[in-house]
Amino acid sequence: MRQSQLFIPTLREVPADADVKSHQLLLRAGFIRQNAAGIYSFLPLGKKVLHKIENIVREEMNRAGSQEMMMPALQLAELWQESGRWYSYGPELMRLKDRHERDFALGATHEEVITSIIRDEVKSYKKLPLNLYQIQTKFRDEKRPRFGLLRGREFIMKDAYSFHDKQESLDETYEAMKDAYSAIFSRCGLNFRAVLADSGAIGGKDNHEFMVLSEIGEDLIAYSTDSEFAANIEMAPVVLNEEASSENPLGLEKVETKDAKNIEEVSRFLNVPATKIIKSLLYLADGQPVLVLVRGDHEVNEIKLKNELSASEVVMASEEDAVKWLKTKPGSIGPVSVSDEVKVIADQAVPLMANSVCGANEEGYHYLNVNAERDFSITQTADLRFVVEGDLSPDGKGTIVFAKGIEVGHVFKLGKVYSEPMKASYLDENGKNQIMSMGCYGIGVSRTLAAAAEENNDENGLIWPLALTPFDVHLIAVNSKNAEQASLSEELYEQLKSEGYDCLYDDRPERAGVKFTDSDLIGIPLRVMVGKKASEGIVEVKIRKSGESFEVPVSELKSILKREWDKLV
Ligand code: 9G3
Repeated sequence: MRQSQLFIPTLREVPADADVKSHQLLLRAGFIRQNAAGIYSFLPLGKKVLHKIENIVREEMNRAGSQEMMMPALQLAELWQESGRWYSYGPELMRLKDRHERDFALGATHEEVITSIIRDEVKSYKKLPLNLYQIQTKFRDEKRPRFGLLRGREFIMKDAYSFHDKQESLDETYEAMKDAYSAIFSRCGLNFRAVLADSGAIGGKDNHEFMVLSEIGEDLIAYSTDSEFAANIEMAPVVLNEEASSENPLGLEKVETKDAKNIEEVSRFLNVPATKIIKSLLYLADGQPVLVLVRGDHEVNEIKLKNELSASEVVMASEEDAVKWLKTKPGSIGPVSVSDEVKVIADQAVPLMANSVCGANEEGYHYLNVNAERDFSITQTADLRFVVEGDLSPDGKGTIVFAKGIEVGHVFKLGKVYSEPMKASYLDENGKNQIMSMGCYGIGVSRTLAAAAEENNDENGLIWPLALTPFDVHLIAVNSKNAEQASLSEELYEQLKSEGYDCLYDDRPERAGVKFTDSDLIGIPLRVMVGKKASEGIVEVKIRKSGESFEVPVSELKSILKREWDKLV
């Protein structure tokens, strides 16, 4: 394509309200333009990259046995009323009325629509499993759209839905989707992890988020240095890595600790390390008092606590609750001689401690040399703490490090969360009516574009990985007014196209500096410059990623480009 014909409005200055690199560069390089908060247009270069990502998604989804379809963005409110989500979602779900005053939702996701289609058409187990996907615009009225395409109000998602008779069938499809996602994000050249995520509100069982590691990521993940293990912080399991203390139990002693209340104050006052203090926190689990014990240097993970207690709600008890159940205010509470009405649950590291410090359930007093079993009993022990950097990876390979991530994909086992209320049933092999099980699998396609831009750039602009680049080669006539340079450029343009390169030819009557600055911004991986040495049949090749450049006789251009292309694959 001739750049003089293409609509690529580049900008010199950094747009004021763009705070991350990808947002700034996609605007400056003329890939996108904002129409309203969180609402963007994809200009030709942006559309070309979007198209490449969608095709990678299509190839891998089709390979995994999912069938492409397309559902409407306009969704009958009745469907969302059946699933109950018409009432449970707030202003984030965009709603409108048609000319007959009928209520509609603008599609934020399509569980209801797809389930309503399948329940009408699928009646027998012989038709299952089914796996269908679409690549389509979604609408979510985010309270704070930001970071350009990373959190928009209108965005492009690939969403897939699978339907099953047996759990094993769902498990199989779930694994196949995870493999397809790994292939998609690897082909996009992204540094990602499949992260074990909390089941959250959507219910069902397993689910995994696909996270691109990025400084500007909104999610914190824990992953292993030596294996594929990764989990978001709420879910990351902790494996015990300490030995039980070999200390002989010493005599229990009650000491005055004045107004030392939190671990740091008690540690300083008694001159003992936090690892020798039992941190005691009173929670109410569905209203019932639970005293949670963790080692002083650890933090209670309330998601793990809630899951361990199978409670629907766990909240930190108030001061009056502490006084009610433990006769003391927080700051001096502990597990020694608490009433049987209070359940005592301890993190798995607590029973390994010996001769510890804990609150004496008397304001301003603590115990020294407290030992589990002798001085207090534990109702139940579990993994209740947040993982920390340096912990052993749960799979035993390597240690845990933290990183921020951008969620670009999310796969869920839904179970019957939608098929039950919407009565998507089938006759099993015994002719018995059964409810289908479902899975759903999303990829943020426009978000993936932004994540790729965020992780592939330098101070001069974007640097597209080969699989996503809007063009393969950027051919630049340094001075298009110079006859020799112009004619050699035209010749090379035809040659490059005939060799199968998708070539952007900068034939504009602009100064060289403008052309090079724009070329750095746009980020096409290979650049061929026809300059002063055109008369000697010599051109310059530049590799955008490494910045390396070298002179090449025109006769060798084909082989050199092939060599450099293969290095980038
Ligand atoms: C809504 C609104 C926002 C939402 C949802 C519904 C997130 C909603 C979760 C999912 C689950 C999966 C299919 C593809 C993969 C993800 N934000 N979710 O359901 F009405 Cl306003 O979308 N859906």
